Amino acid sequence: MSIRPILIHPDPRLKKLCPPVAEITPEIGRLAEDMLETMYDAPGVGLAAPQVGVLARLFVMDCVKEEGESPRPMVLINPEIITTSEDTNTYEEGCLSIPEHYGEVTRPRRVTMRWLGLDGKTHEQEFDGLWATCAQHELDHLNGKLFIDHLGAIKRSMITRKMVKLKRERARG
Ligand code: K2U
Ligand code: ZN
Repeated sequence: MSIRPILIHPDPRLKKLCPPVAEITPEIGRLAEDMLETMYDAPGVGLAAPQVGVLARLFVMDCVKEEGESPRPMVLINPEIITTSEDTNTYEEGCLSIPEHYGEVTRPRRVTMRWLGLDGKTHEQEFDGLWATCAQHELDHLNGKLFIDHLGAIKRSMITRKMVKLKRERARG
């Protein structure tokens, strides 16, 4: 297992539409394992493959936040939303690819998703609360969409300008 570097916005790879995973290979298994380790290390509650530079429809999440509750790592391959609730929820979202910036995003409160598991089986589950927000945030990543794309143009460009400055400073070392 290894911790992989997380791409920082703006990066063209974060704006790409990711292709489906064609086959669950040992390499996909290693990628999922590394993504979970990278997510927990960040720390975060979700992470999508394009965020570690792999353009594939796969994300991981574990939104268990209660102390003492066992972690619940999930690997979702070729995930699809099959139903969404009418009612919505607004959450102050962040992103591991856009560090230290946040914005309010309104999304359906509950989503039912279908995906392929590492076990090769098709899974279906309804998510609510932080799990629903995270799953939709990660699915956005697989479609080249960031949470800032749900914000107004002025705030989006302000955040992007700050990220360009941060990357320039990091490049200087
Ligand atoms: O995709 C990512 O960048 C991981 C995000 C996922 C996420 C964003 C907003 C709301 C829910 C999930 C990171 O986990 S951001 C860090 C974080 C940590 C705890 C709760 C919410 C967000
Ligand atoms: Zn994100």
